[in-house]
Amino acid sequence: MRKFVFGMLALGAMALAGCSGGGEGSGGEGGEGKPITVGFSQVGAESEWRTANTRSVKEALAAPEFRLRFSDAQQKQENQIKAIRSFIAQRVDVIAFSPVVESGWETVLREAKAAGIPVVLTDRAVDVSDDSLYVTLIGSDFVEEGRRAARWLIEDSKDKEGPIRVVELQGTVGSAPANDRMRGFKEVIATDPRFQIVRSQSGDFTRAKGKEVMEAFLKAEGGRIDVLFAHNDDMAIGAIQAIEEAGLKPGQDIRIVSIDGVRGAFEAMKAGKLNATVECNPLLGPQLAQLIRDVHAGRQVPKRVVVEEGVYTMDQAAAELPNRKY
Ligand code: GZL
Repeated sequence: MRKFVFGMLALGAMALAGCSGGGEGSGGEGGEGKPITVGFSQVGAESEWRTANTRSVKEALAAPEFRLRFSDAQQKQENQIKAIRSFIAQRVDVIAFSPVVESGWETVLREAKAAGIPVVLTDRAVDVSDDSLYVTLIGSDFVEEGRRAARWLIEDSKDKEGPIRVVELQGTVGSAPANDRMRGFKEVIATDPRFQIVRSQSGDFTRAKGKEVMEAFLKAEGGRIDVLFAHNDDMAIGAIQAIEEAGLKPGQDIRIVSIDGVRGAFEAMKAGKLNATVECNPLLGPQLAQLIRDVHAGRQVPKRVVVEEGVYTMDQAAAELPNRKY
């Protein structure tokens, strides 16, 4: 049972949300008894995590009280900006989106505010000078996920001599999860001088790119890689293929810790090829739906909603696999 630790209540959100109450100038036709029209711009379909996240959002917003207009940006910011502008032109009641990268949103979010349409961030954060441009963010604490990966690695390496050489597969360049997971991991790993991060490169959260970059790491470092830290399971699974093709044993010759906790990671752990995964819950649909109801009704919502998550290791995989919901 996940507790929801609510961030600081945002008084400013109440004022902004109030303009979304379906009344005059609310930016949509969502008056009393009419469906709430929601424009949702999704990052893409780059990973198992994203697929599960899309399914959760679509299932939750399929309820008769909503009219969902869904757009897949194929991991391109310009497609998300186009979709948000289209939602504004359609005068939807609420806009929700998962920003592919942190920067570059100020202009289009000001356009949404000027149209009186509240914006709900889901999954990833934006970097804006005025946080009244969005009402709330529901998503994981990526910095803590990076810290958890590092804490697991230090514990896993407790009987090892240094130097312990780490390679890092980073997520999409400029994205909140990539920036924050790197920050959290480095913050904790810096407390133990045995560890050296010898290579870091983006695998864009995909299996294919994760495999390609790991092949390059192996070529450059040869057998001198002790650990892989991957910002998501999909890149770790791609890297596992590269490690095996190089004649090495993933999970043994190279210890691997990644983030998400998708089914593919549990299967890899069960096969002894992945050592640990830090959970990042994609099943945000029901909480997102409730936030949209509250925002549309002008009710106060927290500025930040964080979902608590755990860490799963190889020895737990077989027992936990049947329980996984994504
Ligand atoms: C995290 C999410 C990340 C996942 C990746 O909340 O934004 O994007 O970790 C996904 O699998 O591509």
